[in-house]
Amino acid sequence: MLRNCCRFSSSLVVALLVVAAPSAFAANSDIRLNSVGYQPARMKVASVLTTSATAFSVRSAIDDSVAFAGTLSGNVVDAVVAQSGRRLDFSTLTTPGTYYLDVPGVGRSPNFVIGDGALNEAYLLSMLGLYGWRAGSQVTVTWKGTTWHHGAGHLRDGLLDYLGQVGVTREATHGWYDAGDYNKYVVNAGVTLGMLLKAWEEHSATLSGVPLWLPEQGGKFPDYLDEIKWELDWLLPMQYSAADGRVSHKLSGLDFSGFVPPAADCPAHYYAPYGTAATADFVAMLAEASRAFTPYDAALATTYLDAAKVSYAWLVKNPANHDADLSAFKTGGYGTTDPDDRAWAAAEMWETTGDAAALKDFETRITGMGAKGVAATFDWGDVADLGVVTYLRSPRSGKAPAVVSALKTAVVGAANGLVANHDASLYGRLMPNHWWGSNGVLARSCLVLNAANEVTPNARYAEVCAAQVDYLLGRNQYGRSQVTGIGVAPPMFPHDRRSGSDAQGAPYPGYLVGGGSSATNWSDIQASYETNEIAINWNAALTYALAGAVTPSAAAPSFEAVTDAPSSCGAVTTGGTTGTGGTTGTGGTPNTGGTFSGNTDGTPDVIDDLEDGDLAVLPQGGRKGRWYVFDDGTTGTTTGPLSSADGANKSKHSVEVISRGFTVWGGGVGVQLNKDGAAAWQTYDASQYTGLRFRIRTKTATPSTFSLMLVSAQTQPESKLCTSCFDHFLATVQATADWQEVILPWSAFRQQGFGSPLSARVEPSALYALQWQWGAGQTVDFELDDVAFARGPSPVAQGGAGGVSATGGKSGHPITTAGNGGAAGAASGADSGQVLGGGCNCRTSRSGSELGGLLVAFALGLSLLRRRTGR
Ligand code: 9MR
Ligand code: 9MR
Repeated sequence: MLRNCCRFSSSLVVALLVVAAPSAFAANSDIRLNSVGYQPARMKVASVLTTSATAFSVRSAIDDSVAFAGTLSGNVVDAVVAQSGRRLDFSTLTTPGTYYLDVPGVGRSPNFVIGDGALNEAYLLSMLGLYGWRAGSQVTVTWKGTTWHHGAGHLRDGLLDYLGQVGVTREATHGWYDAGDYNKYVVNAGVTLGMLLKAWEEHSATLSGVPLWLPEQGGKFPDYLDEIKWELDWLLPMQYSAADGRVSHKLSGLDFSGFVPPAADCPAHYYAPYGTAATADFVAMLAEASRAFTPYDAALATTYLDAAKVSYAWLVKNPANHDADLSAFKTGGYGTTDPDDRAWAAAEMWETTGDAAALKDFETRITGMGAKGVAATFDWGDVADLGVVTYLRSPRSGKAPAVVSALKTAVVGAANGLVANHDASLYGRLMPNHWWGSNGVLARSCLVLNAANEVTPNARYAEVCAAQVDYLLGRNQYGRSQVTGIGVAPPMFPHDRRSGSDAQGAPYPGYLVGGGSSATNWSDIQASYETNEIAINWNAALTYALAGAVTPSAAAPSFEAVTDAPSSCGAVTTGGTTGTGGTTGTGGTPNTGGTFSGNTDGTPDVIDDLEDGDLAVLPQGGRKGRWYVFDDGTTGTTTGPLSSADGANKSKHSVEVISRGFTVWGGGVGVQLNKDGAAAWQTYDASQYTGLRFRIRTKTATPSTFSLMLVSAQTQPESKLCTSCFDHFLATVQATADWQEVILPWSAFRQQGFGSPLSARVEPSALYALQWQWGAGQTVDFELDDVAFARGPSPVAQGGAGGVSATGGKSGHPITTAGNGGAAGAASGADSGQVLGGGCNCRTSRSGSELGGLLVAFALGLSLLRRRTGR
């Protein structure tokens, strides 16, 4: 029985019972809590999916002794997430230690810490995330013994064509990549730096004493400001010029690039035309930053302020909203009108300079915005709150009392609404809505709560902010951390081009994913950019929410870079004057024709070509078996495996599977390699082959991503060889509307890193089956054909030819154009780093027998254990 992990055969169930019996390690995912830690004085509330348990205790993880005993709340019916449960409150337990919750009748929770520095690690990680996003620099991230590294990318930014200077470049390296993509957007930098600078203004006394993992560690600036400076260094050249205050809306490729490392992402980046929202955000960021940097470098602070002044003066002269013309670009829009951005800019200009005209500008604008002047929840499109908070906190004189009073009332009203939402939610979430990026919104509203607390001190405001941190670290409808690298079962497959193109199984750590865009649709698969991407504005909000919980730590992470990897984008010349005559090379051949040298004898060893119209494998090479489907046991549907009415290469049949609606980890289709009817599964020795090849296409409107997993004795529990099973070696496969042949050498398969990771190599001598899996929430209708073993020398991808260097550029930045010089071909040979799906966050619906429910609980515990020990 090899159906991944959730529909168990009886023999496997017995094995699980034996293995999982001691409750000591089987954390129950029905207990949802911040699984990282709590400061002693703060609120500590968890949620339990039970409508019957009444008592709980908090026990020492060292000796199981009871540190606190309490009673659960009555039932909380949370219509937003369609879950019912009870809350438990152990806020009065303040003794430092490592604990777990024990809820008789439910189980135990993961361990967590109570202590002053309990959230330091989460804070350090969210800052590490920013560092890891640095553009124009090699990046080395080391966290808990694992190192992620990429060479410097995007050193050739960027072309001024859309600013009317065709072929002219201007350096704009630095900055953080926006998100899972490699572009940089001024509007989103606004809310990002706005929140980071607010955290600095509130907590610089603490934050300046906390070393961060970055190359400038311990230098002239506090580490926190060094990280911020990386972004500011990019922003300055986004201004048209010192004489023209307009600010380019973004620096971006014309379209999103593929999942390649930064140094292999070569398409030209362009400065986009200006917009007034971006221009105003630029003013606000630089004026605010000028204050932060003044104590450390007055000249730099003046540079920032001078740039802000030029753009502010331009805005004053040009009061009409102007949307950036982004018609040439398919990348992120961040389109927004400017009233809120202009208000924020005016507030920061006033606070930095004391300019009475700026004060008047702010007050007029914020009053004109009416109820929109203060928002309970906000994001990049709605930054007035940043200005309001600066204004209310300002010690400067001259404020209009009526404006102050109206804003105070509005801030408190907004915060009270958040408290009410929090109280209605089983998980303490401060708003019922879910949309793209709403995880970030939750953390960001801590600004509103903190501001209300300053106006009308009330402990509940701090509690609601703390509850958002809890939500993001695991007290949520998924029972999973939303931050890579920390907490229980954190995201493993964020939509992140760096993580998706490197050789590490685990993603870069320290990233808050966007979260469900509906109450139930968060999906930990790379393809789900709407729910599982990462973004700087979300991390900045998380940093803000955590900053107040940080205690100075003595242990400094010591920065050590690994050797840089060379960029494959061609040489970069720096330091000269900008060439003017260069034109973009046009001769680059796209890398669509990757070819492989496998099967040199021309006869792929076919496992099944489906042409006989049945679902048994071809009886050759000693193979026996059939196609089968499997799923996570939730209430989705799968049709198939079907013998389709058409196949690849105009053949008669393929195998087709249609599926939708699985919510935990999805499902898959597999093919057995050595199973004779009802007899037990046997392994198949494929060591004479060098890999796999098959054809795939999707019939859905958009491309679909699958994980091809090798179910082998290394990772399959029934083999009794593995101790932490189901961490199958896998490779990611993209299916598009057209049939594509995919060829994968064994070296392309990797484990995703839970359980006890094996040696890096898959052992093809003992395969049970091949499984193509899809993820939770994924709707699939796809076909496979000509599934075969590859033979001959290990396949080698051949990229397209290089592009042609521009001629005519003088010194400075000759524009060397694309041509990925042998990077990934369309066949996925070189695209092996990404791993997808396959985790075993098993869950079966509770509708089965009581015994079934029990077994599920054990399975869950085991799966959590695997995930935890794999971190
Ligand atoms: O990868 C892109 C991600 O960063 C964006 O947030 C998202 C929405 O704009 O788009 C993603 O790119 C996808 C594109 O929109 C459509 N083709 C597939 C791309 C990669 O998944
Ligand atoms: O965070 C942005 C979200 O609010 C928008 O709804 C969404 C669609 O416009 O875009 C998100 O921003 C993406 C940006 O456009 C491109 N880089 C990735 C960002 C995060 O998904």
